[in-house]
Amino acid sequence: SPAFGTADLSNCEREQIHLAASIQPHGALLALHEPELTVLQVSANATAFLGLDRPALGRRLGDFAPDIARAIAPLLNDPLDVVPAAVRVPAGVAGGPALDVQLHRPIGGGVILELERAAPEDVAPRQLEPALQAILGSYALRPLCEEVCRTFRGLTGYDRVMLYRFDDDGHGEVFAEEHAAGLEPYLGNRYPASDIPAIARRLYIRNRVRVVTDVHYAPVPLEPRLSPLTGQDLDMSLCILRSTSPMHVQYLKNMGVGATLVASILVGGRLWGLISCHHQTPRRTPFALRAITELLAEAVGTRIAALESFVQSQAELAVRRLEQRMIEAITRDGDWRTALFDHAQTLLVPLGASGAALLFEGQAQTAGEVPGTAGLRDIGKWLDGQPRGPGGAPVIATASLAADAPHLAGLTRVASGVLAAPISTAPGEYLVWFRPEQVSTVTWGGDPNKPVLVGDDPRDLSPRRSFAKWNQVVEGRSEPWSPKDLATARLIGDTVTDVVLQFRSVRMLIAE
Ligand code: BLA
Repeated sequence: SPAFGTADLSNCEREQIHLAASIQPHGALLALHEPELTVLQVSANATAFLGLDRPALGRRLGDFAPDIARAIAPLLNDPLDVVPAAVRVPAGVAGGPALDVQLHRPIGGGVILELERAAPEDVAPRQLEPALQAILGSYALRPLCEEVCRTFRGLTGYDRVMLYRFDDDGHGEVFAEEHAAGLEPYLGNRYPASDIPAIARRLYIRNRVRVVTDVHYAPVPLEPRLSPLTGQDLDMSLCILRSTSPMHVQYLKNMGVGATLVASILVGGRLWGLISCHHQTPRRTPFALRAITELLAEAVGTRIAALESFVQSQAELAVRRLEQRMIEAITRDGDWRTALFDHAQTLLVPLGASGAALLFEGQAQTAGEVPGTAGLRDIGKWLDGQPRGPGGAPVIATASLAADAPHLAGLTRVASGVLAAPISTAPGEYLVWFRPEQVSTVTWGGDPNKPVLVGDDPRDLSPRRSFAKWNQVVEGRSEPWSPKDLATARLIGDTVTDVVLQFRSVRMLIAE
């Protein structure tokens, strides 16, 4: 794997970003040996930053910064390996400016102290309550995300706030945005999973808020570079001052961004998305405000989990109603199919599909955007050839029909995504849902006549390039079907299977 700062576009997804061996210069770092708190490593700016008369390396914290040593002493009783602690030290060092001190224990041992100048004034906690209320009072995902952007922009003052949402393949979308007048909107932009490497995503689950204070900063190295405790690079996973990957910094510079603050949104332990705040000029966010953004991002994740489970229970309810209507339709019309197609939305909405078809007894009934009759027949034949599990009839799903069935590539535009539930044991009998090819449903807001070549030069990294790359990556693919989609399809399929069985036995009785 490439060491920090040595990655290029061919291997940057493996860059060891947590081993940055350097920090951003708006603070200073000390790595200490326990229990006597001797300095093992320092950021090269520490002497100047703390106003010391001689270097701290090798000395005891209590000897050159007794106020800090006293302030952190009680915190050292905590494990500090998952969540850092923080404390304000009013006198700093030798009567210097007040410091915010954040501390934690990295993998490999010792204690890391990160020191920043305390902000002159604190954020009023009274801003917190209306923000929390707005988040917890949202009743649908989009309004929630829009509210989050407004709230974060008001609270932090950054001139653009975006809410990125990841899909099940890790690709991203700017799902909501709030920005200062005159800035180019990025709302609706898509970008490929590779823009945020897996290593970074894993890190962002542990480390929920990151900042880049000034993209034009010169990284400050640690001295010595390697930790004397491990003989290896210091694990900086939880460091707020961690130097950011140069690849990403280049991306930000190309966007004309001066500073960022990004908070993770976790839903059920998964990285669901990011709240990304950009400022055109350098910007510092003091500890107290970062803590508030972290708390709010946590509330956002909790709210999203609640909304998602509400949506899921609505879908289950809709399926039960559907079953009832099918049974009523049999008595009323002698045919259960009318119930499925009277209200096409009942069939499409729970699956987020744009089309659906029922293939039954050699006929096709459809709703929404679907392939033509011949295409449907071909899909039915293809489905017959797909493996079914032993325990009955699980669903068959693909997000890229062209990849899984090259002879059906002609159907890509309306039916890149196919999700089918068998509704009987007979061949060719399915309920099928369709999703279109994604690239045909999303357009770039910028100049569409300006083609973008996706090359290998980091100087070209930009949202425009990302979008072009995303187009390439998802060509011939629909939005992925989620595990919940599969479960819902199976539930509907099982329900219809039951109804079909009843219907057929009733028909046989009548025929006798
Ligand atoms: C990180 N890349 C990121 C992050 C975002 C993006 C949001 C997370 C930053 C954070 O949480 O602090 C991407 N930013 C975007 C996109 C937009 C945006 C798409 O504003 C669009 C509007 N980046 C690349 C490529 C590589 C890459 C090709 O584009 C290399 C494979 C690397 N991105 C990369 C790395 C990080 C990153 C290494 C981690 C940065 C860090 O935390 O050190």
